[in-house]
Amino acid sequence: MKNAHQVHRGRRDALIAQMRRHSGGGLAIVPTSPEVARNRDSLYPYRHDSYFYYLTGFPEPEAVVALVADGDGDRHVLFCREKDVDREIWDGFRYGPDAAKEIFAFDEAHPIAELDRLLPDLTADRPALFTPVGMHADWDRRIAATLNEVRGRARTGVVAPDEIVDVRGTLDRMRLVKDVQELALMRRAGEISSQAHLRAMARARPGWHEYEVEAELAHEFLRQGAQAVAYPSIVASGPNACVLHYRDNDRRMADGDLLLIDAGCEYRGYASDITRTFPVSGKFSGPQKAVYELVLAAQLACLDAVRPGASFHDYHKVAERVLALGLIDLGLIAGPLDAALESGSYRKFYMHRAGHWLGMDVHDAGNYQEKGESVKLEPGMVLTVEPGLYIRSGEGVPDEFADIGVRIEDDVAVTADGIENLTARAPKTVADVEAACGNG
Ligand SMILES: [Mn+2]
Repeated sequence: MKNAHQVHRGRRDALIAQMRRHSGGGLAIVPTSPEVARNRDSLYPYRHDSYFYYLTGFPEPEAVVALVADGDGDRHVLFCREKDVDREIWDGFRYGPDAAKEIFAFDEAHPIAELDRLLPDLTADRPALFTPVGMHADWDRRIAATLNEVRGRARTGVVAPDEIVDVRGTLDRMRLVKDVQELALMRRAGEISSQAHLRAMARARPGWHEYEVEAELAHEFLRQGAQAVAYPSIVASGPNACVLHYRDNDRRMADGDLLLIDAGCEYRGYASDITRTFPVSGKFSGPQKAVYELVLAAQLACLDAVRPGASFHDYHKVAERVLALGLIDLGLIAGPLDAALESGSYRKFYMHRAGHWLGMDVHDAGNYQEKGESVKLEPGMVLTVEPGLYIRSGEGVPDEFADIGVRIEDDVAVTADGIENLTARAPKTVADVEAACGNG
């Protein structure tokens, strides 16, 4: 059995190995996401559950993966919708259990309608049940009903699992280090999003509304085969750049505005997450340039601090240090540096962290700290590097800096000897940004 989904089978084998190590075996069972109504009989665009997809690559709703690890060996089982010609005429293709079993490299596949009937048998006499706990209320109820059903059969000699384990802990640790296939998809996601930012720089102009730029981003994402945005695009001009999760995207842009765009596509289940900030008219003003160069210096220093063996927290410290020092130089906060770092006075202008894990989810699975220690970076981990400054007008802010918001964000994979920048094609230096502006 050799096919494109062997990589998913390999991940399932790795989870089974973890189950044996943890509890001597058991049953893992992971559902995909439910479909969600938007209004009346319209649904939101369907998005699979990331844990389920990580283990299967199977894109349809109403599906569950079950993995059995016991003395007789392993079993990879898929539950999915049946073939249904009538439904397929209306809603499109579905694999059905027979084809899904072959294509997605399972040992068995059953109609999803059989799940409730087969689940107690799958669960009985296992030392442990590994499943997401508390993720979907319906799923929790189903698991509870299954366990009660198995307990109800006690007099027939079967035993319910002693241990219920939230499988997300193990899957989070697995997902934190990306494999070759994941890195290839993330490289492509980063490439598409970089080109979307280039397009936005080329097209945006004074007089346009923010949503017109959002449309340019969406155009490039879809044109290049991305399925969705990884998160709602932030297109924030002028003072809106100081609203960290700005989403209205409806302001008319003016000459002299900076435009902060935080946008990335999702490509075959993997997110990208880029921020660039550029002058709508193509030329930074003096104060805009001063703030921009400071954020860029912080971002470059952060990139230098991301390498295998370093702690996740290291580059956050670098961002705080470089930004605080620069804010003192600009006269926006009081020195000396040690006092500014101690008091956190820089947080008035830099109030978020310098980055996060990135993967299937934009704020991806994985702990940042284990046993009180910052996680050590390893090859295959992917994270964002995104310092910023947000200088809202107000007390103690000179007019020349008022309402300037700048963030610069790249996606980087940790390699054996440093990093691979997945979003390097999006311009970043003042000269490169200015050259990219307005030429579309
Ligand atoms: Mn981000």
